[in-house]
Amino acid sequence: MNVDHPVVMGVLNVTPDSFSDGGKYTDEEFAVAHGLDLRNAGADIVDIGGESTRPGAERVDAPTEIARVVPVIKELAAAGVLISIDTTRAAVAEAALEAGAAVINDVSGGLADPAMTRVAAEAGCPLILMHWRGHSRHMNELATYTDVVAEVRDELLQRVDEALAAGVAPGQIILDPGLGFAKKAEHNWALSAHLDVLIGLGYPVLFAASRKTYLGRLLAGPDGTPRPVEEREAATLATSLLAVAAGAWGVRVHDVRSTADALAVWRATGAPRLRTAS
Ligand code: PMM
Repeated sequence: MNVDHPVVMGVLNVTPDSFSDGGKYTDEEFAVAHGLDLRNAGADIVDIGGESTRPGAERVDAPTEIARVVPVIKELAAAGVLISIDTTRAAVAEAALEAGAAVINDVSGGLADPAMTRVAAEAGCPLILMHWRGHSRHMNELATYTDVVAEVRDELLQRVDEALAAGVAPGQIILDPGLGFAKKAEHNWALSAHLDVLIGLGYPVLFAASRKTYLGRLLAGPDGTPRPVEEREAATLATSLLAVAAGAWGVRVHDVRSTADALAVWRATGAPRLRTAS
C-alpha cells in the first residue's frame, strides 16, 4: 500500500466477548454503523475481526467466524470502506476477500494456518504478519524471552521468509510486534522503545497498543487496580504518537478520531522524527 501519511486502522470487533467494546457491536447493523463511523472519523482501514484474541479467550469455529464477519464486510465494502480481515484462518480470509476485504491481518503471522500465506499470495493483497507464539488460551505461558527485541525480530523474519517462499510479494508484507501476545508489560515496553529495530528490517511496521492491558497496569490506581479499558485513551494516544514519530507505518486503534487529531498535530509540526539510540 502506497500512503504518504501514517495509516490509521480502526478496530471493529464483531464478537460477543471482545474486551475492548464489551460486545456492543455483535449486531450486524451496529457493526456496519460503527465501521462507517470509523471511516468518517479518519480511518484509512477498518480492521474487522470475528474471533476474540484476548488473553484466555476460547476459540470459535470457522463457520461462526465467517458468519459474523462476511455480512459486515459486504456492506462496508459496498460503501467504499477499505477493509482488513483480522483472522488466523485461511478459510475465513478467503471468504472475507471474496466479500470485499482488501488486506489480511493475521495475528499469528501465518503460523496458525499454513494455508494463509498461499491465500495472500494468490490474492496479491497486503498481509500483516504479527509476532505470535500460540493461541490466546495459553499465550501467557509463552511470554519468556532473554532478549525480547532480538527474539521478536528473528521470529518475525522467519514468518517473512515463509510468506516470501509461498509467493507473497515483499511489497505486500507489513510487520507487527504483537503487543500483549505472549508478552508481559516489560516486553511490550522494550519493543516500544526499540521499534527502530523492527522498522530497520525494511518492511512497514504496524503498532497496535490501543487500550491493551499493560496500559491499564501502567495507570493503575494506588490500590493496584488497573485503569479500566475505557479510560486508557490518553495513554493509547501517547503510544501511537511515539510509534509514528519513531517511523511506524501505521497504528491500529479503537478511537480513530482522537488518533487522527493527534496525527494532524504531528504533521502540522513538521512530522518530527524521534531520535533513536545509535
Ligand atoms: N491485537 C488484537 C487484535 N488484532 N492485530 C494486529 N495486527 N495487531 C494487534 O496487536 C492486534 C490485532 C487484540 O486487541 P483487540 O481485542 O482490542 O482488537
